[in-house]
Amino acid sequence: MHHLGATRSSLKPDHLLQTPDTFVRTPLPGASGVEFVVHASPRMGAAFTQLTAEFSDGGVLGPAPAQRFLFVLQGELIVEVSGQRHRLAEDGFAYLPQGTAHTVRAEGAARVALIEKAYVPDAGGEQPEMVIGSERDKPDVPLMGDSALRVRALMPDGPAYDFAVNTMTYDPGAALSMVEIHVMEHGLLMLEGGGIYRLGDSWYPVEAGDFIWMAPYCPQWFGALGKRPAKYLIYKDWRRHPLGA
Ligand code: UGY
Ligand code: MN
Repeated sequence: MHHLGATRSSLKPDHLLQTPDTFVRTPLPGASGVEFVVHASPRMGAAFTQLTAEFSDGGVLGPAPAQRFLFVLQGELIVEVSGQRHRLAEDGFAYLPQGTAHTVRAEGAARVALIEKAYVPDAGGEQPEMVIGSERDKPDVPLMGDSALRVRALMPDGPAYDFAVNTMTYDPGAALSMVEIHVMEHGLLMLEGGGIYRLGDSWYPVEAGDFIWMAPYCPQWFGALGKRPAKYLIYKDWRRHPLGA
């Protein structure tokens, strides 16, 4: 169904709001039984890719071109590394360092958030390690002392790791305490609830299912609206000098 050309989606030089009505699916090399929605990519100025992978039963991903992080939105995945099988249910996630030989297969239909980024090595030589976990097991930490806004860090934080992925949960009425402007870029997937996102000089209503890309320095603020918490999954590049040193 069309809406006479109307959509909440918006592309500006420093941000993208991509709502599900504008998603277009594509196959990608090496994968079978999977359709992809490519949200963020170098083609629109991002230094990483973020995709939603929609698996049919038995669908498999192709080899990773870079580091790979995946988060199960719906269904079940089997991630196999060095002959070991890891079963990921909803809210399960995996981080696979660049060059890790592995396979990813769905058991039943599944939807997965997929983030891939070329690795920038640690100047001190520390090496990242594979991580398998579940968001539910991670500690819920109040942001800047605000217990109505909680952050769960999914990636380990240490010199070896050059990006972070967190979930952020806002009780109704909770908001970021400041407009952020920072060098890191973001890929963000709304998981639950909704609210108002300020991006650059625009304010957007957003809800579960929406994707947002924020370029480095994009002014950003969020306030949760409605009667249930708002929750999003958020990527940022992390712990690397802007000059690449
Ligand atoms: O980690 C962050 O920069 C986060 N507070 N940004 C955001 O939620 N837009
Ligand atoms: Mn931010």
